[in-house]
Amino acid sequence: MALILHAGNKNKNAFKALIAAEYSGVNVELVETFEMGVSNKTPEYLKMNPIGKVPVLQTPDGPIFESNAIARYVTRLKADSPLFGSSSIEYAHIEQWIDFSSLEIDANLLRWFIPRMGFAVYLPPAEEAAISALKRSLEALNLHLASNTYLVGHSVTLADIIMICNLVMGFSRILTKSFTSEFPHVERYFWTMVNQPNFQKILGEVKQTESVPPVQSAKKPLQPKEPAKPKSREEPKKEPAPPKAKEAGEEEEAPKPKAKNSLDLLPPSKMILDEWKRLYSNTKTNFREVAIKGFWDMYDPEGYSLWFCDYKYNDENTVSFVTLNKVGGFLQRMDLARKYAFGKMLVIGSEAPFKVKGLWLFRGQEIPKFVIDECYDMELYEWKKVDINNEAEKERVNQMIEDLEPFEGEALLDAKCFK
Ligand SMILES: N[C@@H](CCC(=O)N[C@@H](CS)C(=O)NCC(=O)O)C(=O)O
Repeated sequence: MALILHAGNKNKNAFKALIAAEYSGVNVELVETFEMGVSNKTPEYLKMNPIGKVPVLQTPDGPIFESNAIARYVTRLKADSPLFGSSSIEYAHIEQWIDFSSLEIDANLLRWFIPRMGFAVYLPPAEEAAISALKRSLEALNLHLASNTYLVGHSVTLADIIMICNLVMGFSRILTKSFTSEFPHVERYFWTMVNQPNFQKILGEVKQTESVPPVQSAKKPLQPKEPAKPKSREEPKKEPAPPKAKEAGEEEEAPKPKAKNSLDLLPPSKMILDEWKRLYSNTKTNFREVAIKGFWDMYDPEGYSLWFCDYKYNDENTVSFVTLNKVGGFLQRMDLARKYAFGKMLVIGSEAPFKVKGLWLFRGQEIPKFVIDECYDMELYEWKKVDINNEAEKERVNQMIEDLEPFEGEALLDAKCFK
């Protein structure tokens, strides 16, 4: 039987339980007709949560309010859930990060966001204090994530679920790219997590806001309108529904027309990217003679450009699987450029710190702007255009395409291809 969750379908606090339910195989259903500002003001709702805040979970043993408590309950329905870690210390750390996420990240995000939305008094010094407290917390989080893929242990826990739900509100409503780029490991963690299937199923496509919302004039909390006087006690008039209140973190997005990619407007190229990708994939033997030769036969230096990239923070690559996940996440995020790019990423070295270097082929003479704008990993690398008239650089291209080992005198931990 499904547990009933009272909340709108864009409520980040409800997402916590819904994602935990995905991981735990528990059936939790949102009340489809839920209307913020109406459904949570009824006497029945106030019996479940006396302050009328959202969400509330109805269980066979009674209601639960407070979204973290709800998410813990849903998680506990699965015996020995890995979302609670595998030891007492892991469990303590999960609780530590849940509190940190609620009290240091979410609380400061809301102290910044809510007054801007007009739901609390806007005072510039208070905003400044909220932003600086938020930055202090994000710095600590960034440092932790420099050497950890997840908040605790080596897999997703409830701490990640709660942290990401809070950050989703931040990234989609107020934290612009120029703000978050100070915290590259938080960015990498965020985009990797929101793309995990159990997160994606609930969150859908997450987009980072392009601007900090302007300060709006003060809004009164929505009150049901004064009902018109009933003609008589026997025929009360139906009370008109008040307008729907917006929940913190709720996004209203008008569908935008899909713009044609400017790379589609370039003069046609003799190089057919898919043909190269097919040749690369299908060549199993004589790679030099077949694939590499084929590459240069196809290569069109006017329609395409080649780029070397070099990770700027190799010193931080101290843990092999974290480094591999980082590169894997980068390639996932490059999905948006699949029609216009081919790439090889090498993780180099037999012991830490590992070096990450790559080769990319892009349509056009520059790295496409939409890739720079939308894939935050780009700025974690130094980029250098390959001079194809330089034989040494050309040979380096060949070695990268070929995963030649040793590469520049070192073993390869892994070579990943984007095609
Ligand atoms: N600490 C609560 C916060 C709940 C909360 O503030 N919910 C918002 C919607 S996301 C709400 O109900 N706002 C309406 C109100 O404050 O009356 C939780 O995590 O469940």
